[in-house]
Amino acid sequence: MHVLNGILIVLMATLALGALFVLYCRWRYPEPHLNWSEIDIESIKFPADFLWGAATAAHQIEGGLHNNWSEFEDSRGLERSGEACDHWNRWQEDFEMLSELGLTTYRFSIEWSRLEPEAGEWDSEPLQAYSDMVDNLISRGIRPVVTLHHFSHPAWWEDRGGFAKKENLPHFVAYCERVFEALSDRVEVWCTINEPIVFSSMGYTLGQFPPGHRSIWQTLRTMRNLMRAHSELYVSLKSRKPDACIGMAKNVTLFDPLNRWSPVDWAVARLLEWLWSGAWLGGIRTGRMLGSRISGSKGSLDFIGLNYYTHFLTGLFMPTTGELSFAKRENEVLTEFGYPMYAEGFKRAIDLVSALDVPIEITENGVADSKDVLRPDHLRRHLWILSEAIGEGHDIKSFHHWSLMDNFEWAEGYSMRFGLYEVDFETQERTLRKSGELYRKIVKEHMKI
Ligand code: IFM
Repeated sequence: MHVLNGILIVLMATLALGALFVLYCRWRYPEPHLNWSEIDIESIKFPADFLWGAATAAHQIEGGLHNNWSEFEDSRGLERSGEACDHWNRWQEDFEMLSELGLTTYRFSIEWSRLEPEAGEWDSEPLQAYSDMVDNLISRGIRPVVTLHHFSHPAWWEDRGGFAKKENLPHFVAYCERVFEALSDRVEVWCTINEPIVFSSMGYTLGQFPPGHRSIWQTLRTMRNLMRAHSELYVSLKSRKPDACIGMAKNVTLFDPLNRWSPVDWAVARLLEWLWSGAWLGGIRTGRMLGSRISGSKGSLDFIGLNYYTHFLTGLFMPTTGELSFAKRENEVLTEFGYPMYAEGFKRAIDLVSALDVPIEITENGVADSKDVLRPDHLRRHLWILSEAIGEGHDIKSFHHWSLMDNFEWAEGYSMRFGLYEVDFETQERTLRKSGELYRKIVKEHMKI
């Protein structure tokens, strides 16, 4: 009898605590959904000096690369990046498209494997080509924003363990310093690493990016090393040029519980969001990440780059192998990638990174939409949210649409189309989409103010 009473009391206490936890979370982490039909999404306001742009990454557009990704594509039988958009040979025409859209900022990445194809063997030609690109952009009145690592690096460095090994970081830092030496007389804004959490979770937890591992310990180690790499770079680059503007591009995916009544789903969502974002923002704020002190990380940002796409609805039973499947709320629309369009979350993501107290650059936002049916609304809704956030006083400098043109979408190959320009990969012909025209119109209207 005593035992039964005891069990009953424990059960009741657990239920009560669970209910309190759910109530607290529902209050602390609201998940707003707006009635878009009642909102005038055309009424947006941007400051006159707001920068309008687009973003790309080397491995996704340049073509003809041999690096960790091309090896992974081969070894996993994935669609090959191959010629990609042949941007390496067509960049002048592609920059013409930036001008055609009236853009004033362009984010692109440098391909380390071109510069140092073998350990210690440097090729100066590609660096000259990147330098020419920078000159060309500036001559068009477009601000170049350079990303030093956007998922790809030389195969030889991957073979040595890449970011999973702390002793490999000096190679990476040396490569970045070389690029910085060559371009920082003209490039003011730098992203050290693109989406470190996507890189570590896709490459080391889910195994869908190179090196294709599935290990929590390696993930945690890689996360710390990425933070170390960023911090070392920040210190080194700032010592070379104190007025350089150095940040990282942070993917903020929001995690919401599949069932808002379930304490378990809430616990999973909070834990994942902490690993995805909290640990990184905490690392910058406190100088510590995942239990380790990361030298130089405290305050190592002059701006935060925000890449925002969606929220994930999470619970206890989530597939981690094969095709990932995403849930959505009843009133949400799924994008071609499978995750929902959730523009309201853009404001939550902005609020989240605002805690860092540095200016914000929207380094990516866009949608996979081959038929261009969702993109116009996607664009308008996100710009409306952005305009509201600026109106509330958030210091947001720029918006870079992902992407300028369709390109190689990593493990998804060429099936996901994110471009303002549609690319025919047989002929390399680029065609401005309707949403591209819309973006051009918005940019034109808002630059006059
Ligand atoms: O294509 C990617 C990009 O490389 C990083 N951010 C998300 C984009 C769309 O999935």
